[in-house]
Amino acid sequence: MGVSDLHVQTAGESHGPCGTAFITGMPAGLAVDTDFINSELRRRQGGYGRGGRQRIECDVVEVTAGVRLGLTTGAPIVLQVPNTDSRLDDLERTPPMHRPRPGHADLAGSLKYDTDDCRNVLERASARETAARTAAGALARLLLRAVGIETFAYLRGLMDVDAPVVVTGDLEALRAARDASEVYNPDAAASAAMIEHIRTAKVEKDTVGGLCEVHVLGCPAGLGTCMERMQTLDSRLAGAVMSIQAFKGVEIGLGCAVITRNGSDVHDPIEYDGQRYVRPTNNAGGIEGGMTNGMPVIVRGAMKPISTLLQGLPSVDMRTHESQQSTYERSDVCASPAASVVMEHVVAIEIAAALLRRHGGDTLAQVKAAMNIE
Ligand code: EPS
Repeated sequence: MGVSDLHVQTAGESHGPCGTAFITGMPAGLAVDTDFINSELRRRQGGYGRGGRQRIECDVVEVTAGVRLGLTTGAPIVLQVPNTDSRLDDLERTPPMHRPRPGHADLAGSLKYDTDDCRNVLERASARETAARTAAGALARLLLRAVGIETFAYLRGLMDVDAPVVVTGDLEALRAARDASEVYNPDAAASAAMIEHIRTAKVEKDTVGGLCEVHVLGCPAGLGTCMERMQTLDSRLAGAVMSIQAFKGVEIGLGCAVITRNGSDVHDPIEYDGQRYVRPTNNAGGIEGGMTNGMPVIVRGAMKPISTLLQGLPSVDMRTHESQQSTYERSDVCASPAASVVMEHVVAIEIAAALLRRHGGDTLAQVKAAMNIE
């Protein structure tokens, strides 16, 4: 067992000086490839439908603790992503906000913190936070890669478009096709249809959500637990995905479609090929009884449309209680392509945490030895 559970916390406001990720429980000896982290931060900034903020920012990670000579030391790690658009205390450019946006944290948070100014709440609730979380997740992916586990995420669909990808074979080619798409789906025709929906929403001063899907390949069997219900891998993954701003649904494997089939058509047969157990289908999405079963882990997450609409939505001024349209703050028409990147990284954090709970050690070499990796 490692010294402590892998744990990631973030701090920072959307228009504060920087986003910060504080990571504990990472073993020593992991090479911290900042070029890789930065390439994932760049992907998170992209996608068709993004707003003006991404033209202002160029997210680059600063490693300020826990790394020496390019390797983790076992100490807590701090990753920071500075904000160019830092103006939290500038009341002219970042004034109090009194007309909460339906769907955002504005109203519930202001009631909770007993204020009619939604600013503190919205600054922290903003999905800008996911820059720091993606940096932490990219570090988790470096750990997973070191032991042969890879992740792949894409935007599966939005509105009436559903374009699932069969994730097998050459992952690099699949990633290249995905990254050539402005909505991060390897299928060009599906991408064009999704872009059309986003374009229409923009013209209509509206917004759209999207369905993100993450595949984790190379997971050994036995990550997670069936012994403590709140620690099952599926409950941890579901919690992590639901923690992403604006996510309203999570599915693993067949997900909600299990209700449309008989058991004989849901449960994946068990076979033995002479060396190992194999499953001809993967309706379980790689998880049975809260543990990985050796098949790819497949998780989907549904993001609702962004709650900041150019046309506004019916709301109330919290000072006067008069009906008003909600405030428009610069935002995105659709951030679902970016959300697929975020989801890939929060899933990676949970898989890495489960891996270290089962095979953890103080050093990467000890983790590899526990997994019988050369
Ligand atoms: C985001 C930055 C934000 C928004 C978005 C996510 O930039 P700004 O608020 O300065 O325009 O584009 O945040 C939201 C969608 C939200 O509801 O808060 C980012 O970097 O991902």
